[in-house]
Amino acid sequence: MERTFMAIKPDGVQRGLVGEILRRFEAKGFTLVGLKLMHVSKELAEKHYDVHRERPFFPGLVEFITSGPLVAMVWEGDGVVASARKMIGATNPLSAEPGTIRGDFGISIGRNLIHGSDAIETAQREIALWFSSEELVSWQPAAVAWLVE
Ligand code: DAT
Ligand code: MG
Repeated sequence: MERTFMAIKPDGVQRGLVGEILRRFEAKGFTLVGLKLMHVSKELAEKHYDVHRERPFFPGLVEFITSGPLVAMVWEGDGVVASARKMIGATNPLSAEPGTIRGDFGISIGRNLIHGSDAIETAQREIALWFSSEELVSWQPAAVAWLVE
């Protein structure tokens, strides 16, 4: 079953949007299989954003991600990687469509509320980086028969 990694960034936590963001993915029909509130170490932040290491915004990004508690999570469902990216919206919240998380709640690229894996392989790498296998819970929601044919 397809899984994706997402993280509600420190701005989303500080602004009290954790419940609203979880609600959207639950209501959509995806299954929560991992969830934790944590302070991120500089080492983990740098590994997570390794592809951006040479970008000018990298130091500020790492500082932001480590600046307060973050909610790390893993969601499961058919097509969840691409669908979650759509629900998150464009990287710059000012360009993100209304109805998306960034489009509804943000105005600045450096405070865009949430991370979501951009491809299935990236999701696998990020899930392994952020969660141990014991922290992931395999279960089948009772509502599944009403969600999927
Ligand atoms: P996304 O989070 O939509 O996958 P990304 O992978 O291109 O976007 O960049 C990772 C994060 O880095 C992004 O969520 C916010 C920050 N970022 C990207 N481009 C930026 C820029 N030009 N200035 C400041 N921060 C930026
Ligand atoms: Mg990205």
